[in-house]
Order: sequence, then structure tokens, then C-alpha cells
Amino acid sequence: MIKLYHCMSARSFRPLWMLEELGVPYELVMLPFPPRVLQRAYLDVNPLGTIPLLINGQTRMTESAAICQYLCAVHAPTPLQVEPHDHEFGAYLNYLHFGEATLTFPQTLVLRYSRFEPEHRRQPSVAEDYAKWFLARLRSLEPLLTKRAFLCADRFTAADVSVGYALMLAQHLGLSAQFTPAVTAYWERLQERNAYMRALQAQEAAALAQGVSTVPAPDTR
Ligand SMILES: N[C@@H](CCC(=O)N[C@@H](CS)C(=O)NCC(=O)O)C(=O)O
Repeated sequence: MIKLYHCMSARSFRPLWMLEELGVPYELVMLPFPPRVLQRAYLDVNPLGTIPLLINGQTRMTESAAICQYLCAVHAPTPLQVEPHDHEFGAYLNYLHFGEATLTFPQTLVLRYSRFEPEHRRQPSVAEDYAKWFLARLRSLEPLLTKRAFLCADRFTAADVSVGYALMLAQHLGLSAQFTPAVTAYWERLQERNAYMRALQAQEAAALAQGVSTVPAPDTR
């Protein structure tokens, strides 16, 4: 069975949401955040110390967007992926990676310099600049989402899971009030999905069962 190492509402939420969308059985291992500090034994399983870590037989993966792509491929056919012969295949892959590389990266700097660093090392101006940078990048989706319910192929796909997680993180960071109107409506649409709600419930239940705090850590909030 697929094993997913996860921290509350961290990037590993992407594969968790995907597993719920696909209806695939999985084992969810909850870790305190950051595991590299609070659960040193995790470094034996994943020397990087980051989550997600997905293990499926001989396969071990640590990149959330790549795991979404992998889960679609091994559970194909699924409407969650766009096939190479589809004219939107390139757009699909682009948004799948845009969610992590373009939208999540600036937010990690906001987290770090507004919440995670000790008080004396915090840099409000850096946090503010990267919040603005994130919101400017996000605004690029507004014209598309004014015309379309989802990012590509006229349906919900793994690309929406990837970008959706970036919006979830932005909400935790208090940035969602600054989303543009079509992005706000899109984010509301994503949160109404049963699989999204099941993923939220699954992490809560697993954290309670495994004695891990259900409160997201300072740098994943
Ligand atoms: N690009 C990777 C980033 C993985 C990552 O940095 N995860 C963060 C949590 S959201 C983490 O584990 N941080 C803890 C650390 O760096 O020790 C992905 O998309 O999965």
C-alpha cells in the first residue's frame, strides 16, 4: 500500500488530496513540524528531512507536484491528468509545476521571515515583498479563471490540486483577502470538492490517532 509521510496542511497535502480524488487506499504517517528537528528518526527514512515522502514499493518520491503526476500515471486512465495528445497537455504540466515552483516558493519566504525565524531574525520587509510578489504572480491567473472554472482541459485536474494547495497556504498566511475575484471564486470551488474535505478530515483524524498536534506548525500556517 502507498505510504505518505505528512505534516498538517504542509505541501504533502497535495498528494493526500490526490489520493482522495483517486480513491486509492493509503497509509498516512503524521509527523510533527519540522520533522528534521522534532522527529530525528525521520532522517533515516528521508535524509532530506522534508515532507512529502511517498513510498510505493521500490518508488520513493519527495516532490509534491511530481507525486501528483506519478499518482495520475500509475492510476491511469483518470480525468485528473491531461494526456500528451491533448492540445492542453503543455498547459496542464505548466500549471502543475507553476503551483509549486512559482506560487509556493515566494510564500515560503513570507513564512520564514514573518513566522518561522526567531523574533530577532525576522524581516517584515522581506515578508511583505514576497507576499506582494506572490500576489502579483497569482494575478496572472485572473483572466483565465474569469473565463474558465478550472485551469485547463475544461475540467478539474491534478494541476488544480497543485495550484489549490498554494491558495490553501496563502489562506493560512492571511493573504486570501487579497485574491482577485475570479481567483476567490475558484478557491471557493476547490474547497467544495468532497475529496478536498476528505483530505482535511483524514489529516485531522490521523494526527489525533497518532498523537501529533492538529495545529499546523508556524511555517506551514
Ligand atoms: N519542492 C518540495 C518542497 C518540500 C518542502 O520543502 N517541504 C517543507 C514543508 S511544506 C518541509 O518539509 N520543510 C521542512 C524542512 O525543510 O526541514 C515539494 O514540493 O514537495
